[in-house]
Amino acid sequence: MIDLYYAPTPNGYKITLFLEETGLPYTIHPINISADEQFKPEFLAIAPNNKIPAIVDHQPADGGEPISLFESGAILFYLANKTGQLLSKDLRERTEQLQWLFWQMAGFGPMLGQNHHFNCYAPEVVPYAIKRYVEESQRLYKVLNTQLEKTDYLGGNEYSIADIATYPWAKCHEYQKINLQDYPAVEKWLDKIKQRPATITAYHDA
Ligand SMILES: N[C@@H](CCC(=O)N[C@@H](CS)C(=O)NCC(=O)O)C(=O)O
Repeated sequence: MIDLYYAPTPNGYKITLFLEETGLPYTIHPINISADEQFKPEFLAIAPNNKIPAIVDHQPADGGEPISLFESGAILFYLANKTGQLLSKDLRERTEQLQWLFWQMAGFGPMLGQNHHFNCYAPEVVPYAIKRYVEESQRLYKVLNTQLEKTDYLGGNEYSIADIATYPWAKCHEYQKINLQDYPAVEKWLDKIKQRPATITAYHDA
């Protein structure tokens, strides 16, 4: 059984998307980040970076003590190894999938997060920040589009944790001042993932 510390945000959905795809049993523990619940000592004991998502796996593969984990990319990688699903065993395909997973974690997610912040939440309008993050987002969507013109999914022809990490952020394109018509391969890929039964279940709370 996996305990999932969760809020319905792009980083939270990454983990429910994975868990729904694989059927691994889990219990959701909602963390209300608007009410600062991420700063409670019991949550910080699991996630010292005070951000969701985080998990506790009560049945780790080595049979030892429960394993707790934060950072969505690390969680997806851990769960892919645990289940043997959604990360290829083929060296080249796996390397490609991990490359795009890291691209999402280091670039696509953080930049779109800043874009979203300065466009939707900043208490003052900061034109330089909006321009910087919208332009960087456009660059990243172009990179994504170019890749998806070549392969069905981000790391090749199989759906993987690279797609799972990237989908919830690209799904929010309207908040990022991104016009999907400029990125037709991304639009097609989003539509395909949106129709997966696991995606529909994971987003039941949206
Ligand atoms: N790099 C982290 C980012 C997680 C993150 O930014 N979580 C946000 C919600 S999407 C959060 O918990 N924010 C609360 C806070 O910053 O206090 C990951 O991928 O897990």
